[in-house]
Amino acid sequence: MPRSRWTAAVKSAKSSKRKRARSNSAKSEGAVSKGAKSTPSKSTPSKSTPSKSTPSKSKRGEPERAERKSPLERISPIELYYWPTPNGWKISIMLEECRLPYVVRPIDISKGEQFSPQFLAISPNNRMPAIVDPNGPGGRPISVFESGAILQYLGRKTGQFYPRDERAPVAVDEWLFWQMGGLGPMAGQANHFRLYAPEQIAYAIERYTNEVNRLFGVMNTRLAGSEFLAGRYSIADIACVGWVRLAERMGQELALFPHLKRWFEAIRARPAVKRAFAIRIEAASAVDMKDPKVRAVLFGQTAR
Ligand SMILES: N[C@@H](CCC(=O)N[C@@H](CS)C(=O)NCC(=O)O)C(=O)O
Repeated sequence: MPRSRWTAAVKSAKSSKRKRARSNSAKSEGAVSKGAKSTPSKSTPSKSTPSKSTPSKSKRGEPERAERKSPLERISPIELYYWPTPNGWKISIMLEECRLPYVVRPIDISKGEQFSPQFLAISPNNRMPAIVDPNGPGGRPISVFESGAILQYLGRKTGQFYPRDERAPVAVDEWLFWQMGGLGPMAGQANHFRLYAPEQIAYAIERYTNEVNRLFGVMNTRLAGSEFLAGRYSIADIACVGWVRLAERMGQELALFPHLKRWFEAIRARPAVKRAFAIRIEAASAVDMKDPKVRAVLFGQTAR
């Protein structure tokens, strides 16, 4: 990692620690996940609701066992730079599935926050999602951008939803890269030309709508013979589910893809996925994509 990016990640992790020390209020940090940080285990006192009674001490002056923090509470949360879109959902779902403590740092892409030097130091492509893990490899902070790379990182870190042996990860990687290079970009373009382009260009709408249709068909065929994309539930499914959630916007009728529909409903019903989809960023609901200021930020970007 280049020095500047490394330093920024470390600074960011440290500054968030200072911020948390200044205020234990979840709201003061922006949106906070429904994960372990915001809903601490009932058996342990939460940071924001300290026990009123004086903590009992052992002979050595340490808090008694029952009052020590759980291992999860001792871990500094991962910072998730996030906006509620299919790419953002991938990471909130994975963090929820892995029960990793995390804090959401909203990046309002409609206001251009993705271009701030602090964010670019973590995500040089001016795109969210990105994460800073204060407990990276070797116990040192690390930042990761690109949703596929983040999913693989978290899968390797936790040993969950990304198998470790030589054979099984091949299928996971195939479907993950299929999403990153195919479903995501094609669905993004379909969405753009159908809903955001200043003029309705029939050729572009048809091309990208057809391509999403083809890709949904590929998934449907795969899922006819497999419960999940790579056999067992994995980061490949996590990468795809948000795009299928928006099927209608891309001109697709899920009922025409029965195996895909079965898969989507099974994933949507998972408690972690429900928690991730329930994260609300108020500012995001207020964005007006017709607002010329928003359009100037998001569309027509060139090299800077
Ligand atoms: N390949 C990237 C794509 C991320 C992406 O396109 N993010 C969009 C929102 S879904 C974004 O941050 N857009 C900001 C902009 O267009 O300036 C990834 O998978 O992480």
